[in-house]
Amino acid sequence: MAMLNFERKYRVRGGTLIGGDLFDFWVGPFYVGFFGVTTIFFSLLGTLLIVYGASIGPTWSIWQITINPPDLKYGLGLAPLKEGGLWQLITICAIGAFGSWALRQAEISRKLGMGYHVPVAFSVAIFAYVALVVIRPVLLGAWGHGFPYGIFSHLDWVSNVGYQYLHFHYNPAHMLAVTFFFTTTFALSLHGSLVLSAANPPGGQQVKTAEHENTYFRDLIGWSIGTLGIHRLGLFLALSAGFWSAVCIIISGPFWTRGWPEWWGWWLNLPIWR
Ligand code: 07D
Ligand code: 07D
Ligand code: U10
Repeated sequence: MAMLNFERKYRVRGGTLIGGDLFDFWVGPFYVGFFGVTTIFFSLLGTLLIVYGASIGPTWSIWQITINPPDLKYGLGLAPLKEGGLWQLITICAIGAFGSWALRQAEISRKLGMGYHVPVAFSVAIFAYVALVVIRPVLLGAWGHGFPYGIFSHLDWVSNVGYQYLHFHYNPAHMLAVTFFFTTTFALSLHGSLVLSAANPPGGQQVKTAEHENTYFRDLIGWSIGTLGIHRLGLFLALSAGFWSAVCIIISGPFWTRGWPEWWGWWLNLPIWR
């Protein structure tokens, strides 16, 4: 079915989560909806606040612009606009925009009668972000523990916080997260290459189907996870990567204050070595 016919068939009113028919329409290719409007509102306001922050800062270099969180002395209170208050407002806008985006994804899923897998997946990314700028700062008692909004400044933050715990690679949840990230790219490369090898052969050759795909992996490693299974696995791997990332940063500080290499002392202290 051509895309234009397809869209006419599926672009029907109703199924919204909120607001009934209000905003239940499309602009060009985009579905608007109540949460499209809130997305636009929060992202525009947040971007304008970043531009304002940049205008009172020392640089217009896109690499160096940074909106810093408040000093630790402000604790969990509100800070003056130019001393971290902007960061606090931008954080509210970011959470508003990401949350609206997830709800807009949910509304589109509902309208089409599809599962909620996409909004659930995006929510894990939002969870990782909220872990960094809300959950961990609240547990540590100051908004100043959030990361600065700037391209290079946020890299400095990651490095500094990493070395605060001596050697972040020894954080067991970071190990799990890194392993899941690596496995996700491995799985996608296997899946992408397998599908292309079967479904997109050179001109003149026959297109192969799932039978070939299954047989390929049964020949190679004795088992095929199947065409639906690989997508379940991919989603599981990717969401686990985000989930363990959130865990690894939440436990750094609130639940473990020393260097991460020291955490492994439990192994040396096992009674079996005595
Ligand atoms: C490809 C989808 C498209 C998204 C893109 C990002 C902005 C920011 C804002 C100037 C995969 C759009 C960028 C809107 C402009 C201002 C104020 C997604 C794709 C193209 N980081 N990070 C980047 C963000 C954190 C880390 C790049 C965001 C944590 C490291 C980009 C967040 C930690 C490296 C970026 C966030 C961390 C990067 C490419 C939020 C741990 C790099 C991102 C909201 C997670 C890499 C110079 C990308 C780089 C990089 C954006 C959070 C670590 C600027 C929006 C605090 C180590 N990060 N990041 O492709 O080149 O993502 O940095 O949480 O090496 Mg980061
Ligand atoms: C937070 C992004 C959320 C994004 C959202 C959407 C827009 C819209 C619009 C394009 C979570 C934003 C959308 C803005 C854009 C348009 C139109 C994703 C988020 C909601 N590390 N480390 C991680 C590795 C080291 C350290 C995670 C590897 C060192 C700290 C991941 C290595 C030290 C933190 C990871 C390595 C160190 C991390 C990041 C290797 C530094 C964190 C992924 C090979 C000296 C962070 C929750 C992530 C974390 C994190 C990987 C090295 C420190 C597992 C592979 C040893 C302090 N590291 N790391 O979380 O867990 O994505 O954050 O050396 O805080 Mg690490
Ligand atoms: C997958 C797949 C699969 C496919 C696929 C895909 C996964 C089964 C079938 C999809 C994959 C791809 C296409 C591959 C490429 C993707 C990536 C590499 C991922 C990263 C993506 C990007 C970098 C692109 C990011 C682009 C974005 C987010 C689009 C940006 C769009 C907007 C900013 C507009 C969003 C629209 C909204 C919010 C609603 C509609 C609004 C408008 C049109 C604007 C007009 C506004 C209004 C009407 C509201 C008025 C506003 C108000 C009142 C607020 C005013 C406020 C003020 C402050 C003024 O598995 O195989 O194939 O394809």
